[in-house]
Amino acid sequence: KKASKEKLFNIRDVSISESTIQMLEKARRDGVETAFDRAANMKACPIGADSACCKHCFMGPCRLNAKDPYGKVGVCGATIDTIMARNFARNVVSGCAAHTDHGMGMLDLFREVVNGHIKEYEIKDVQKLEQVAQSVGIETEGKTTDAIAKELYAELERTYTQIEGEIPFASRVPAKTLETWRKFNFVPRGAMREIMEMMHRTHIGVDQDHENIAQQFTRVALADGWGGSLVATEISDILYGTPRPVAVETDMGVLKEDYVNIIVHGHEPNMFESMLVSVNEPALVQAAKDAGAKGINLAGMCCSGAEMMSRHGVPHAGNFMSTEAVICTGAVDAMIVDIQCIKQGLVKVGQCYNTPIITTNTRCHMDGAVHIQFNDHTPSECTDECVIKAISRFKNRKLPIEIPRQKCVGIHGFSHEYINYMLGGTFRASYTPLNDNIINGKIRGVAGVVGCTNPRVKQDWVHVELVKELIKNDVLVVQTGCSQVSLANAGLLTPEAAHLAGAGLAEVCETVGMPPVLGLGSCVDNSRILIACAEMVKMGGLGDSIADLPVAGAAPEYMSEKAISIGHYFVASGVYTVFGVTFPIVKDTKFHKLLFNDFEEKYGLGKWGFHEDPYEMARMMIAHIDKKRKALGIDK
Ligand code: SF4
Ligand code: MSK
Repeated sequence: KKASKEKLFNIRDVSISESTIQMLEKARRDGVETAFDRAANMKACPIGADSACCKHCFMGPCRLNAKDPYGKVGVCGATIDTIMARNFARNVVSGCAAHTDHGMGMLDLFREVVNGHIKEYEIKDVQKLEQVAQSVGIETEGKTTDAIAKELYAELERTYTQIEGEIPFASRVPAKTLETWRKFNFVPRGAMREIMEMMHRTHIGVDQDHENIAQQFTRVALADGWGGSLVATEISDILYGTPRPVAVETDMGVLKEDYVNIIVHGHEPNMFESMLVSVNEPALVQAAKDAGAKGINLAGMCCSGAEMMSRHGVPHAGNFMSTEAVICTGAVDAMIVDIQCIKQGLVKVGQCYNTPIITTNTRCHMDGAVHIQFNDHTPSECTDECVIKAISRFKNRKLPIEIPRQKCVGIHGFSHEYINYMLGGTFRASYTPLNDNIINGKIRGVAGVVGCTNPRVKQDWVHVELVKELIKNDVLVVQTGCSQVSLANAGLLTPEAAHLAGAGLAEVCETVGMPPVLGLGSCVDNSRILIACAEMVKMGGLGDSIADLPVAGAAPEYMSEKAISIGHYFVASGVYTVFGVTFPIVKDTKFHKLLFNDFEEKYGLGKWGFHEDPYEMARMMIAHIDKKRKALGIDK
């Protein structure tokens, strides 16, 4: 229940998702609090928002003045640049750790499958296995699948554990980009080493030069993008199949009143894949029917949802800022979570509607939630029990149910392999290939619009307006994560949305039959965008490095540290990357100049940008794309 003195906000001001708005209205009637209420009643700390404070030792915490950044230093003498760079570095470390731990979990499963210790999962995509093996120099000719898989495991383990040398997927980085990284000592060795060194260097009294700190957090971020995240994506494809375009229903209207509704929410696919098996298990389906339901309805949310819809066409109920709201329908019989972006507030909302929140991962327990441990060796033990819990909740439903009617159908599951195939076999071949259409100007450039939703801005609005503006100006948009769901719910992931695109992009979309906005999967799948960029360079005509491409990126409603790591690995790969909401750096400082200018001018890579307004963001991204077109000599 909400405290009586709390500030009420206008619900229509915080979201454009009609289903979320309807549920926030219900939450208010029911006296239930969500993150939107808490954000309205908790002003963000202005010193922290500018990253002008430090608590790295106990002579502090020290607070500097963002309005006079060089007027003061910390007790140890740390300047504003050191403090901001250290804070930023720790954001990158946390984001990288999340993705690399996820990737390592996938690799653990892969090893156990390859060694025959786990039978419940298998290698589904042998072609992908061979491609990935070849990409790191493994000879596949004449070898068995097993032998290739074992060699690949040994090779990819180096992504995490290697002490000296370069991570295996450095082999997929365009030569000129890699040369730049080598010159500035940006190439990651192994993720564990990079994370350890960064944590050491941000301790009191170690690295106190913002540029040197940035050198190391660049290595950390690249260990995420070209390391942990890419391993997670590739191993998921090998084990569960590479996504292909599939029509999927999204938004809260995917819930069904007369079914047992189960939602999966989190990031690692292992548990969801097993859940997909459990909800189709005849004995459990019968148990649901015996309880009076017509069947079991599985839906995803957040990135679990993005992954499940891309790979299997499982319906998606909403993004990060809708996870509490969906419980207010009263129709969710269990929400099963694993890791990352799972608000602790879910437990309280679940208690209000008698919806069990079930944690399944050793790394993520929540006070007040039910914990049913998931084990890769016996996956169905956990997921079957979750289904049984959901059926029991269905049988005991007592509260009224209100399911919003909003539902949209969109096309998801565009892996970089499929984009390649769809646009003509290679990125620069015979039939409507991407590079040719960029060179002839039908497609002005490509933008990645990704990331979270955040209660500090109007949910989905910034994503949707930015993407509309980009496609209107002939910029093809690729998406992942919660942003992809914002656009799916707005109806832009359909070929019919081509009518919102400029004439050139619309013509390409109509010829190929593709949407102007392509959904690539979960936030870990941003690695697919990196590989698509690398392929564009490889296929020729658009320069020698990723920094030469007419591309840009944005995370307009981000909230997580993973987003900071993702943003920086794009910048360090050569992509201009614009963030919204707020940026944790004081303007007109040396560290600000380093990220927003010098990464491009001095290192020849990408750079950071910031704006809260989607139209201005689009203008900045398009101006950058035009600048790159001009440099390539393909401006008209
Ligand atoms: Fe203050 Fe320096 Fe300690 Fe940070 S490291 S809390 S700036 S004394
Ligand atoms: S889930 S990191 S809110 S995209 Fe990947 Fe969504 Fe952002 Fe989490």
